Amino acid sequence: MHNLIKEVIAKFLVATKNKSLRVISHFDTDGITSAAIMSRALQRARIPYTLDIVKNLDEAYIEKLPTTDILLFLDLASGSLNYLAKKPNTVFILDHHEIVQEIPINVTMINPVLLKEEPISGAGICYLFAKELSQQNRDLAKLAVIGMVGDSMEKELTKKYSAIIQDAEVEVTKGLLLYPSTRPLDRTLEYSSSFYIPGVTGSYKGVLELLRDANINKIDGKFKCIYELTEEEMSSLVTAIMLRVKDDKAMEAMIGNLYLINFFNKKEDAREISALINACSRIGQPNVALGFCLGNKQFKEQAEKIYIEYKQHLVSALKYVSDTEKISGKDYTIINAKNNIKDTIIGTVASIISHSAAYKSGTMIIALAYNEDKIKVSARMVGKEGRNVREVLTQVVQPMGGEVGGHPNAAGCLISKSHEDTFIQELRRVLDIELIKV
Ligand SMILES: [Mn+2]
Repeated sequence: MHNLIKEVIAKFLVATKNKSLRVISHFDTDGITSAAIMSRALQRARIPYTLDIVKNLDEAYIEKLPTTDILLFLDLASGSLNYLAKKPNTVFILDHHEIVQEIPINVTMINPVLLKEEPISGAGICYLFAKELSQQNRDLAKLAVIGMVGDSMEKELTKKYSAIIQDAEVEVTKGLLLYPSTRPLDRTLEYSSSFYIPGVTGSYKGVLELLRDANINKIDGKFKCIYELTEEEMSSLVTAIMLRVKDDKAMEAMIGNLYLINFFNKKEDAREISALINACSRIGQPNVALGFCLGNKQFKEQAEKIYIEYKQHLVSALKYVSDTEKISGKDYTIINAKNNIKDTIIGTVASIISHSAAYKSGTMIIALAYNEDKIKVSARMVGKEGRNVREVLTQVVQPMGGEVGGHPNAAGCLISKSHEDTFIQELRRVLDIELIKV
């Protein structure tokens, strides 16, 4: 990849000379950190640019892009090559997503898929690009680590990442993946939205019982942080959680590498920073997330406020789901949250539940939340095997009008509120029939 990056940079510097450059990046954590890395690198190289953060790339958006701009796509566009082929623009793409179409002649791309190389996140590619532009950009390595964690690519540390981690001066330790691992345990457990621990998440009383069981006590009126625990304390905490989670696989997923980075002169958990960036962007404030990444103090305050509120929403939503009555059949659970959970977080809620130990592998989770006169539907599969949730949703939704997006194990759609009862009836019918076929 190194040689390709060099070639692309040479081409990029010529192409952008006296031309206007438009950078377009994705709105998730990996996309935002990609944009932050590129913004700083372009500033330092004195290359003027404008920046767009987008939720997805559709044909209408690409069509509207000014034909005179040089286009630089980050963390997306590998799936939109046919649309880009119709544009007269010179296009650069730094991305890691699947390539399903032929690469048009106006497109220059850096993508590990193309090179058949080990996976690396969008922010990782942007960092390698930035570092090649100037060694000064080495200080942006921690953003690449945050992007990697954001895309859940931290499980296997490849060679490329080990180098980036070294540049970022990240501390890597093994432990419980509840974040932030850098704040007192009681608060982290209470507001843990990454993993749902029955009786503990959202309940301070439950947290104190758990810590008592694990024999972990306050020191000077304060609980330790996860990263500060001794091996013995960590293992008794894991045992106490295990007694509540009661699922080996779910427990296994809770243990892994912690990435501690120095951010705004403070030791921070990369997972927490990643979740904060994601929250800001999701509620429609990607500029705040970007400013935060670039070290702006005002944006930091704003971002933290947004994140605290987001976390509180998430935890009370999880508590609502666990306390409320659900529609359950064999291998499926329907949660109709109506107005009790915001539509903007219903997908995240469904994801967290599908990763928790509360449901057995192969269960389809379908969560509904109102969005004015519409209903947002999010479906997830627990575990790796089971129904194709996108197909199930499509089968139910198509006759009533609506488009389903997503993957075989995570999909969603918007339906009209007037179809609420019909949708649930029809969904149950389809899920029960499918069972008979099996
Ligand atoms: Mn990505």
